[in-house]
Parts: sequence; C-alpha cells; structure tokens
Amino acid sequence: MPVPSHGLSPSTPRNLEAVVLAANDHRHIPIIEGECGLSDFDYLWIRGLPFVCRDSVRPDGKWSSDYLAACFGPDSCTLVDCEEPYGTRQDTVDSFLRSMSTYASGPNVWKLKDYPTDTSFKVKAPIPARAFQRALPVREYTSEYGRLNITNFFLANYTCMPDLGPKLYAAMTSRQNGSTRLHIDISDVVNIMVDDGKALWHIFSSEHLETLKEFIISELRDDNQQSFFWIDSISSYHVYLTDEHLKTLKARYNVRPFTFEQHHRDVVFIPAGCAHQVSNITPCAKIAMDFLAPQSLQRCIKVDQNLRTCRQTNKDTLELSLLLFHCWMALSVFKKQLIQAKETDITDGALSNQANRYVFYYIGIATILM
Ligand SMILES: O=C(O)CCC(=O)C(=O)O
Repeated sequence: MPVPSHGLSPSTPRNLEAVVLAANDHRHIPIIEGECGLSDFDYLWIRGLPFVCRDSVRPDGKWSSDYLAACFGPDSCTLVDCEEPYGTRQDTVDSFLRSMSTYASGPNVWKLKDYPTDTSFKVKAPIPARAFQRALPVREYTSEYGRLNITNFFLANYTCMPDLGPKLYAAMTSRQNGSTRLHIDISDVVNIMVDDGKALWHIFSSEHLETLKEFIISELRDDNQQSFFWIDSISSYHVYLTDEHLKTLKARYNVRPFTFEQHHRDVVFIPAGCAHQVSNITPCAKIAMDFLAPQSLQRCIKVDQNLRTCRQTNKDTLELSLLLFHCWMALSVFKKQLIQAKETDITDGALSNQANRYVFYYIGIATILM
C-alpha cells in the first residue's frame, strides 16, 4: 500500500533502517529513545512493527498507584485470578492498588483488568485521565482527540460509542500463566507502565497469525476439544505460551515473538492484529488506550473478518463497519467543501491543511473498500 503523507509538520526523522532490519531479522523490538516523532511512528507503523518509546513520558505523580488509589477510592471491583480462569474475588480499587505488592506469597495472582468497566476513566478520574492524554507520545494518532486517530470519526452523539480507554491494568507478580494471556486486539493499543514495575511482553507479528493458529491447534488442543479451540483460546484469553512452547514454535515453524521487558514509564505500542501476552515480573500498574491509525486498517479488517468467520460476531468491540461508514460520510462532506472552495477560489489555509488529512484517510479507506 502506498504511504500517503498526512501533511502534518514532520519532526526530524530518525534513521530507522537498521532498527527495522534488526526487528525483521532478529525480532529485536524497536526502541525509540526520547520523543517519538510522527515520521518515526509512520515508518514503523506502516510496517506493522510494535515498538517501545522510552524516556518520553515525564515522571508524573498524578498516576502513581497511590494517586490512582486516592482518585478511584473505595470503588468496588472484581479481581480475576490469573492462575484460575474462573477465580474471582471482590475488593475495592484503593485497597487492591495499595496492597498488591504485599500479597505475593498466597496461591492466587490477582488482577484488576480493564478498569473501569461501568463508566469511562475520565468520568471516574478526570485528573489522571487528562494527565494520561497529555503524556501520550504521538498524540496526533494516539489521543482521543488525535486528528489522525480514525476512532474520532464516531459521531459525537453516537449512543453506543465503544469505550476505547484509557483502562487500568494492575496485577501482582505472575506465576505460570502470565498476567494477560495470549490475545489479539482489533485496534491499535498504546500501553504505559505508570508505576515502578517490570513486565515481560511477547508480541507476534500479525503476519504470523495463521502459523500461530496452526501451532496452538496442533500443540495445545486435546482430542475432545471443539473446532472453535483457536478462536476460543485467543478471544477468551485461554493460553499463555511458556518458554517451552516458544522453543517448539521456533524449532517447528521458525516463528518468534518480539520479547522484551517494559519498565516504569515505558510506552509499548501494539499494532492491531498482533497477538500478544504479558507476564508481570513484579507487581505492575499500566494504563492502556485503544486507537486506530489509517496504516492499521488492513490488519484491523483482517482480525474483524477472522472473528466473524468464527462465531464471535459479538466481539467486534470497535464496531468497525459503522466506524468506516461514519468516516466515509465525513470524508464525503469534506470532499464537497474542498470542491466548493476550489470553485469559488477561496484560499483557506485550514481547509488545505485538512485536505492532506483527507487524502491520507481517503487512500487508507478506499484500499479497504475496493
Ligand atoms: O498489561 C497487561 O497485563 C495487559 C496489557 C495488554 O494486553 C494490552 O494493553 O493490550
């Protein structure tokens, strides 16, 4: 697919050629030190590469676990046990965040997942929500108001707007089964470690999805399991690939994930369609946000179709078709404005800036719809 220019002022581009080679040949996760420019992001994202942005987020007391505990207070929440798929217990957010690191010796590994679930983060805790939006790297793409974030094309008054985050993930140190088992997100994700902590990530390139599927079905399914095993595994977070599994995957299929540690203030970028799993090396609190860059549309559609051909039609959390429809309609109105401005010879700076953005989206979406 051609790389259209979004026309926004590019920051001085880094030379990322060697980084991309190391990523493709050796599965070294690309690391962007300091501020990540739009051109750095574009270069990696069009190639579908996950990456880590390091030292770009300033330390901010507004989202330490203690601060978050104070903001969310005694709000009741359901914790899930990372070792027992159906193990749950009730707690309050402040009590869990404050005591998470002292639980370590019990048999359970508790996790607060996708919090808050009943309303949006910014309604529950506006100050850390704002601090998070401000701290995000490449906000043009990642923030909820980002001009290049396609999810902004949902109508403002749309009543079933999917909650794209931010969401809080906080969990104790992992044991056998990781903190978050293998899964695929339909959208792009940005994830910031907000407190001192360390987590091990495995992220598979989206092009390895079919191989991963074959491996999981042939290696991990026992004979009486249904043909839905793969989709159940991946959409219900059933499988955590151990070192042993990863060795076999490499030996039999020559597939390796990006394997790296995320530390305090590291920002992990995961392109739509890349299967990934996380294991906390210490207790960790992370905040994640979904977004959708035009470069990811193809991958996003593929995951959507994959889920639809299986039975998970209700798992389309992004409501992709509707989103693309709104996007197309907005672009059509904008196209008319552009034509009218040209016909009446109005030279409108804001409009011509928008024109670049329009072309960027238009090409992305046209490629999908054709
Ligand atoms: O940090 C975790 O445990 C899960 C994070 C994750 O999977 C995500 O942000 O998509």
